[in-house]
Amino acid sequence: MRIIILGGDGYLGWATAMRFSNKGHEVHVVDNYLRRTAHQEAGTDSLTPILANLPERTRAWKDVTGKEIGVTEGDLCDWTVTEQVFRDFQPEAVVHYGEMPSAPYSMKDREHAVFTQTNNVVNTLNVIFAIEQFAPDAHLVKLGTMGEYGTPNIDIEEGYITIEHKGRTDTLPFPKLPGSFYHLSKVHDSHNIHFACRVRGLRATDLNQGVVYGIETEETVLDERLLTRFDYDDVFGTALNRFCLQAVIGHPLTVYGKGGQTRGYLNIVDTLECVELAVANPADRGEMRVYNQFTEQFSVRQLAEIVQKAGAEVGLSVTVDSIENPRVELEEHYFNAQHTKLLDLGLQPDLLSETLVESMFAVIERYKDRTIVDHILPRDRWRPSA
Ligand code: NAD
Ligand code: USQ
Repeated sequence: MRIIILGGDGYLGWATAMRFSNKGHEVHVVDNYLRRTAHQEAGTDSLTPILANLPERTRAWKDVTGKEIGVTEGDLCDWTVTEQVFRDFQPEAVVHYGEMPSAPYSMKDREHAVFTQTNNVVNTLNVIFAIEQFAPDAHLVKLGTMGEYGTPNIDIEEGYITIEHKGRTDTLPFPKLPGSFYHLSKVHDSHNIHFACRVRGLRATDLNQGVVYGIETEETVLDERLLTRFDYDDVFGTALNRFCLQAVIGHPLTVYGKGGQTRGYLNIVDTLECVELAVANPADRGEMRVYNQFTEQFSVRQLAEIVQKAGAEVGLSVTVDSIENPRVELEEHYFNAQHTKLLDLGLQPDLLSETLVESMFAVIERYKDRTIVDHILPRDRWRPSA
């Protein structure tokens, strides 16, 4: 199959591109290095050393496996770039990771909020129209997020809910109450994609993914040059990845506030499997399927306890700090989200265990001298001071 990976230089995109190429698909990646630029501007960096750009990464991939991955270095918000990629490559599937993915980044100030929403919403609109014009039968597999739903005090369904109201019944998109301008950008995308499916005949799968953890996949371990990025800083690092790094370098684990914030989590290897399953089972024309893509739910307090226990097994003395929460979010709440549709397609989850955490420690240990300690504690508060 001809598959485009948008955002193919990123944490998940690079790993996904190698996976599909390894399975014999024809793969083309697109990226404008937004993520790398944002790190350069902030003075942060991936813990894992990654090669300088996509041409170097794909050359290394060819060296190791003999397989080719095509590259476009460009901005999907620029229609001339998006148009040319879709016209030339004629994809059968489009995996769209190519957005600004950080909630804290989007909450810094007006400029970052506007940039996040413009980048994400505009580039996804370009992708929708490029599919329509140049590859109308292509299946869009779009990375959304569980955070689109927020933390309502009722069970979260997979995308849609059947509501009975004043004697009438309909199945409608599940209500959304997202917690950041970034998460809101994903809600706007979902609405645009749903509209394009209903009105213009797009076929799409919206993957509402939970928080991803992990460093290694079958492909990244083939050669050090194939590593994917791994971030642990206050803006781009996600909870469990940060906690694992903190445990290894002897930094107290940074639980924000009471620590009852509960989210869905999944291993990076399951991200790849879910995306493969979505691509292998395309939506019908005019259909927007929604899958909740996570395997287990944890509170941040539980994650900290798991990391502390796994640390003790390998002789690390891990302390847990409850620090003032820089975000505005519920710190104790109900959370019960359905996530059976990917299991029904055959997903076999790699669940979080202490052994897995220990194996993450081992990789972090190799690169721990690259840690920039100044960027571990959060710097930005989400609520403007009165
Ligand atoms: P990432 O930042 O590492 O990857 C995104 C890539 O897209 C980056 O390489 C960036 O340079 C590129 N990009 C952004 N805007 C672009 C544009 N206008 N044109 C071309 N390229 C552009 O992030 P990630 O963690 O790999 O996440 C990938 C996707 O999955 C994102 O959409 C994110 O919102 C979603 N997601 C991630 C997680 C997670 O825990 N990592 C969880 C749920 C959803
Ligand atoms: N948290 C801590 N301590 C930390 C870091 C985070 O307690 O050091 C807490 C946060 O306050 C939050 C929870 O952990 O309650 C998750 O935070 P996170 O930074 O791991 O994840 P989040 O900001 O939600 O964003 C990440 C990805 C994003 C994706 C989202 C999936 O960056 O791209 O969309 O996870 S979800 O959370 O399901 O919406």
